Amino acid sequence: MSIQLYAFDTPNGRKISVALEEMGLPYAVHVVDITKGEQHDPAFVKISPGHRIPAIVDPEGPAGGPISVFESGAILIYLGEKTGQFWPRDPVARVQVLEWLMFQMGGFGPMPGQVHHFAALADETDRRYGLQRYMAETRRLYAVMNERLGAHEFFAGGLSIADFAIVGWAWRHERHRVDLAEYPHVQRWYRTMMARPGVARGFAVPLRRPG
Ligand SMILES: N[C@@H](CCC(=O)N[C@@H](CS)C(=O)NCC(=O)O)C(=O)O
Repeated sequence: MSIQLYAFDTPNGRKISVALEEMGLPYAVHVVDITKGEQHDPAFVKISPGHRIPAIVDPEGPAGGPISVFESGAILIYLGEKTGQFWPRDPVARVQVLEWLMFQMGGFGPMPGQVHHFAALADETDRRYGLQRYMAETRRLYAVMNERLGAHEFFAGGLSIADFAIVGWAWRHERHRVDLAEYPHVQRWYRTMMARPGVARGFAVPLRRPG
């Protein structure tokens, strides 16, 4: 049996479909519709105790039997370990991947995610302060990424799981109200990423039920 991916059509879900496609790993998708509360189904919570997508079950884990993994950063590292791809062996190179992966997990995800939340509020008073704060922080993170990508082709030198993590969120730049033209190095990197057949397949795989 192949890897079972539990996900929905969101940045954190897309990180993993992109990584699986780029790594050439066979997988089956189980849509967990978070708009319908399916992240709280007891069977899903057994593999994802935080009630969040994504999660995977690998029937051929490191000990020979099945293993489940939740938290997208942990899943990316797990897949990198499993395949030896996009996850360098060299300890110095690996530190750079970890740095940019954690940058995404701790900042470039939580912050634009708050922009998505506040932008959807109907009440102008509730919306104003949240948008001001989280858009400023999101833009600061884009400036950091722009500086990095001005000197490096990819975040950690060579293409890595850190790029898959970050592209999942950059994919939603319009929703968090960022014009990539203001960050030309990010725009160059984003276009390079989206032109990759594996990345395109990762964004195209259906993560919603039809209808
Ligand atoms: N730190 C987690 C965050 C996962 C996360 O926030 N997932 C969202 C979708 S992108 C979710 O499942 N939301 C369901 C909810 O808010 O109830 C990860 O990176 O895996």
